[in-house]
Amino acid sequence: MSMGFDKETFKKSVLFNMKNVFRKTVDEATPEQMYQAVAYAVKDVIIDEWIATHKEYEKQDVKTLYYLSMEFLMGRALGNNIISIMAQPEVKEILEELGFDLNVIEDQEPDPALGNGGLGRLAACFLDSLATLGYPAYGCGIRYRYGMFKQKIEGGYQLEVPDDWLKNGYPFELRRAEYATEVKFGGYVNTVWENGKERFVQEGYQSVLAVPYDMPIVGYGNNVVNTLRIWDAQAINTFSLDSFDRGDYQKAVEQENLAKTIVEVLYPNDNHYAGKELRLKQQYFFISASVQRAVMKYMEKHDDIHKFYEKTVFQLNDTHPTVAVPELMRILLDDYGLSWDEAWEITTKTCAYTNHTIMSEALEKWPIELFSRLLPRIYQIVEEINRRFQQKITEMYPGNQDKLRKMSIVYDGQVRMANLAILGGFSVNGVARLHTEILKNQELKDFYQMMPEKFNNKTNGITQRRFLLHGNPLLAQWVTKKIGSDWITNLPHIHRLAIYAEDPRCRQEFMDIKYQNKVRLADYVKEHNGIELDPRSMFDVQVKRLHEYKRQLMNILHVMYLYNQLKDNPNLDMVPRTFLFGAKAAAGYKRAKLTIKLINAVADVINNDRSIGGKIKVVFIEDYKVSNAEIIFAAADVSEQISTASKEASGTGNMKFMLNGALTLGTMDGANVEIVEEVGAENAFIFGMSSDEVIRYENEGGYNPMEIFNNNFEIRRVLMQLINGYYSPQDPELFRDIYNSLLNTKSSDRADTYFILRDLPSYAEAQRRVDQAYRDEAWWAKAAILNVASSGKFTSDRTIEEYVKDIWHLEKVKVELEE
Ligand code: 26Y
Repeated sequence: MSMGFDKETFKKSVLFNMKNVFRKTVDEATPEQMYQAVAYAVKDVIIDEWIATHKEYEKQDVKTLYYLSMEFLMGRALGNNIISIMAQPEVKEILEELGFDLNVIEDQEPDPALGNGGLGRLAACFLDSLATLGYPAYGCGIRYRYGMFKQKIEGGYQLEVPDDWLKNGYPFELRRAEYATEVKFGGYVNTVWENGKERFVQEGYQSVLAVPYDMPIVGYGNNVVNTLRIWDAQAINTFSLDSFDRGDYQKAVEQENLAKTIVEVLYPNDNHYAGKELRLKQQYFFISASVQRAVMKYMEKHDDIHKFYEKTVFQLNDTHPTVAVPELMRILLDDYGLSWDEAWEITTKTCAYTNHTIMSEALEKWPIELFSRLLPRIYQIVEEINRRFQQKITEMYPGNQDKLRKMSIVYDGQVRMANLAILGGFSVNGVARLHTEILKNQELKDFYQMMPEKFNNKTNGITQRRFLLHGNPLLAQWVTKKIGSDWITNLPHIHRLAIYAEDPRCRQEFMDIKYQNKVRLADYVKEHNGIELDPRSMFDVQVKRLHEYKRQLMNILHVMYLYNQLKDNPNLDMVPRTFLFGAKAAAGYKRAKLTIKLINAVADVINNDRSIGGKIKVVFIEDYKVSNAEIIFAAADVSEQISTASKEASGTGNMKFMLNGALTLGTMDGANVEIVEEVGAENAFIFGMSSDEVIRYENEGGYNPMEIFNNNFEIRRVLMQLINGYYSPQDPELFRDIYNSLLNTKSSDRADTYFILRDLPSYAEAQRRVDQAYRDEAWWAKAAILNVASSGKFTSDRTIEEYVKDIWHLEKVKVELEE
């Protein structure tokens, strides 16, 4: 139990909140009100640790990490915070005394969904690990009014519903008006002469006030509380308009609107760049505010800005925060009057960049026109960075136009953010070994050749506190009973479980827990989707954002193939299987949305066909999000990680499944490679092309899927069912686009860009191995336990320690609470 926690005090605090906030006694309270009352009581405990932590940071004058990210996919806070202050048994008891169930209370919290998928969830896992390891760190982001949309499925189609997560207020956030900061957009740059020196001032701009809201990030059992700082936008009062603007009503209204729109909504694009002006505004908004605050905070305690980098490091979560590079330059040049070389040295010693994707459509490139209009001073600085860099390229590679074309920051009318991020920092990292190798040898080859010392790998990880301790309490207790609770903060110790994989009784216990977790998921799906699952069937799960490269389409095509087999032979000997899907498609991604419709159409036909004796069931789980992910991972038997090799930078869902004892069915892509290395190929089901093969084909212009279509009857039959109305009798043409994407070469696009037909036979064969393996329950249980036991490498604690050692160079801090 935390030092700051006392059961009686806590109970009083809950009762007090109930009265003070809702004018109610506990027996009149709704679960939602109870949630609020408990959350505020928890926050009260946390605040003391939060204050103590920052006192300690100040005292020790620590180096601080700013993790700059447009996305933080936090998931619910209450349950995790209770676990982190080590008060779960007590809070559970108190609630029972008051007539409430902690699970039901936790369920009242909206999922703060300020992120899309992998990149945003990784940021959340990193914050958890940083606090638990005791490293001084801020997450810096945007307080979107609407987070990731809620997904409804109607008539098999995805509907997007706004996520009004703040409507009842969010108990854990704290508004910090005293740190509000002005951010300027547009206008023009004026040159003034001051003491014989040129100075640049932005004029005629519009500005907004950035107001921070802080959320506590509670370390596990160590009294450390870090901060996630998300910025809200407010109109600036007329008093701060300069005399030129005074009384300019039009402008005041515009500023009001600008403020409202900037933080209105999270862009729901995952791995796909759309070039929207508002998105660039969002980027500069939160970066300018965060960087200004970081500089001010530093200057409160230090007098020499030249040593800024000794106390500060900025980690750029992909290219989205890259304007931090020119923004820091601007502050150093214009506000502190440093020379270019001085400013550049400080900036490049402060910034570091993480790349999360090699997909070319995810690369951010802003048209010069837009960029310079919105950020005139920043653009000047980018131009100068580019001018100097081009000079250097020319010196190193005289006459080599190719190098200039590929490496320039401003080129072809566009500002290329990845190139700026690489040049503007001291570190470039990929997120899994294979991904980093591809960056070095393919995508970023020219940069790697010029500055090899910057490149390094940091294989992703996940927090076991959320994805085992909180999400899978039955398995967590079982693990603790076998090997003690060390694994909670030292996941590699979980390897001690390996010996129990040999023990028949332990195997049985493990399978019983898996079964209970399948019942829990079945209950969830029944309650939320009205669909019945059979927990005795094998649960085969693919949950992640919907994207062509992730190949949900290959999964459902294989289900269609299996169904054909069953129709041909109703006595087909197979283990009953439930294929579960969960995925949000970006609102404008037509083909992804059509794939959701296809999955649901196939589900409709198969689930209503009594002739197959319930051997296959297909379920699309609505609104996949962090809170139901915890339930889904715990219940999975098979983890589908089937991206086209070379396309998935790392994956992190793959690690969460492994930690919960699901077996991986996957390609040799991203972190799957390292997962297989840890658990052994014999305890996973690997299939498909290698990334080398994929890259070779791509360089040689693709392959011909028509050949497969012509020569493989089973595949041809499945594809024909896409266009003969088999799954859409009212509209046989419905899935034509998907059919075309696999077979028809358009001038712009290769057919079957993601090698689905090419990998399908090998996938089907791997699925047969899965079916065979599952029949041997003893073998399966052993392999599942070995997966759990081998997951030690994939804790985000390990990842963070590597970042600290190689990039951030932070010191651990201990926080003692005064009684
Ligand atoms: C709109 C745009 C520029 C954009 C928006 C979101 C581009 C990319 C993204 C998100 C990317 C993302 O989530 N990437 C994933 O990062 C994970 C954490 O490193 C990886 O595990 C995963 O393989 C990768 O797809």
